[in-house]
Amino acid sequence: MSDLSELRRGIAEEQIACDYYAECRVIDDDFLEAELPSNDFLEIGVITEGSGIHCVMGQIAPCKSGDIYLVPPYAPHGYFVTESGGSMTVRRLAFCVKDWLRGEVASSDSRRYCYGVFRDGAAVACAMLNSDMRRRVGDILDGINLELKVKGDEWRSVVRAYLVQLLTFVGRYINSSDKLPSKRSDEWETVSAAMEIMKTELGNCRLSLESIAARLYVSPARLSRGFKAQSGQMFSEYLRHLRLGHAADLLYRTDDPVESIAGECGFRDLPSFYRNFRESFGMPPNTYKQFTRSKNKINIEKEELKMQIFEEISTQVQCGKAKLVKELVQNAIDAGASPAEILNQGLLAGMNVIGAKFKNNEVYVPEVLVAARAMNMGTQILKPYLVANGVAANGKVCIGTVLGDLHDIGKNLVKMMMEGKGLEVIDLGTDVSPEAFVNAAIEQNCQVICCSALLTTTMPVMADVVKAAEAAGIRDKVKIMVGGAPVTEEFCRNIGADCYTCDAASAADAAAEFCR
Ligand code: B1M
Repeated sequence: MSDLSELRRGIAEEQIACDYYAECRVIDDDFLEAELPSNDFLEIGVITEGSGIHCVMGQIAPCKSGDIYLVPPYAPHGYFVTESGGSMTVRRLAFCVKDWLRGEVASSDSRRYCYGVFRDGAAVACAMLNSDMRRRVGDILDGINLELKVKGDEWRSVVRAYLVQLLTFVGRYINSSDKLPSKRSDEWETVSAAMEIMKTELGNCRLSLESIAARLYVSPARLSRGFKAQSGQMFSEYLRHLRLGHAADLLYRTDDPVESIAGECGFRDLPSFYRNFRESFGMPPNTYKQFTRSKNKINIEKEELKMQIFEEISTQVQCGKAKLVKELVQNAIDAGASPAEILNQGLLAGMNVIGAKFKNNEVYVPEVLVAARAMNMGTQILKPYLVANGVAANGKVCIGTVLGDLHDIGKNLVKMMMEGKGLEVIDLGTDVSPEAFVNAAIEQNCQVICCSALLTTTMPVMADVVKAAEAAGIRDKVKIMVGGAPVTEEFCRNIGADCYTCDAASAADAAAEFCR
């Protein structure tokens, strides 16, 4: 298993696309317990963007941004986007449970190494995180990524500390409803051992059901039955897919000649390799090599085009060219950029440059105002896309920028995202007094008051809003949310508000949660 040590410590970020869709719930009992002692490592898959399906052992479940899966890597599994399109980013981290976690969350004498994370007998652990936790897990993964790249003296212990943190988070969020009936673990033990042999001896063209069964002291019939029952696939099909998958990977990644790839993947002769490959991929290996590489080239070109448009959007925001910004945002959408990318890397990037220049007295209020107008035009084009994925939520909130503060771009974005979640939003505008917030909440029967502030000098007004709600006797009936560039989590706690979020999307998530 030594050649797997890199994989165990490897971290991968990938875009995955596939064109099928099915619906049912996954999560299998027992096999983790059986699996861990023989294959003592696990994979954490965190869906950081988009949605799709997760397929484990032939069973399929929907998955979305924020979901975390803990899966033994030998269990055949994958993440796919659905027919309806879009993309999904999955960050996968494979780690050796023994290497990394002995003593901390693992107990080496126990069959359940990941103590604190897995419930008894859980095979694949699934966690769904709320937006705050998602951010924290994202930070942990960034930390791990960085450590693995830097590889300084302390990197092993730092990564281990991160993993412990990550698993503790995940453990707290295990979704207990995701369970399927259990399977016999001794049968899985045999099947997983067979899978391990196949993976490590892929190049051995004499590998067969009979030869593996003999090595595992079971009859071929029993191994064949067990294989189908546990993996949902026939033994021969599984081996064929494994070989072809590895071959496709080598064709894409290396310049090895087709003949040697065929041999490395256990095909007896070139004609059978060509026949099998064409059946599975619809084209011969050489064409596949050209096709996947040129597809990758196209993707890179597309990426470059998007970056050019983002840069242009940023420049035109700074110049205050509202009409041009509108057109460029539409171009970016047509080029396949996501609304979040356009907002962050185009519009907000431009606004940040203006902010810095404003601070240094390089530009003045009029320039900032025209830039703000251009940014607003851009967000208007983005609005339907930003809110399209919202899930209908019932509830009413009022929102405003606090007294003394005229900044409303961020507030408008928050409003837009909240409306996208199906919430009714009463917009109180800018320069809103604490009394006006409270009166609106009472008169309009709002469940949440949302305060935005962009100036350090106007932040204290948020504390006055909390006090005004207490004085009016509605504090236990409304939640008070605060946000804006200078506002922090700590400030929110200190003034006794209920929730701070750093951006519009998480503000909308939190408000929808409060209104539920
Ligand atoms: Co003013 N301004 N501004 N400004 N302005 C800032 C904020 C400043 C940081 C610029 C700087 O010095 N670098 C600085 C504040 C310094 C400080 O207090 N720490 C500043 C200043 C000093 C001023 C004046 C005092 C300048 C003057 O007159 N001498 C003056 C104040 C006027 C007043 O309010 N009384 C002033 C005026 C203006 C304009 C009118 C010219 C214009 C506002 C136009 C408008 O909004 N319609 C303006 C602008 C545009 C800016 C900058 C450049 C951009 C702000 C912005 O819209 N950002 C800003 C510098 C900067 O931030 N780079 C600056 C984009 C927006 C999307 O981000 O609002 O942070 P933001 O919203 C984010 C999150 O914070 C969050 O979601 C949004 C994104 O997802 N969020 C929430 C916001 N509200 C939320 C609520 C939530 C949750 C999340 O829950 C309820």
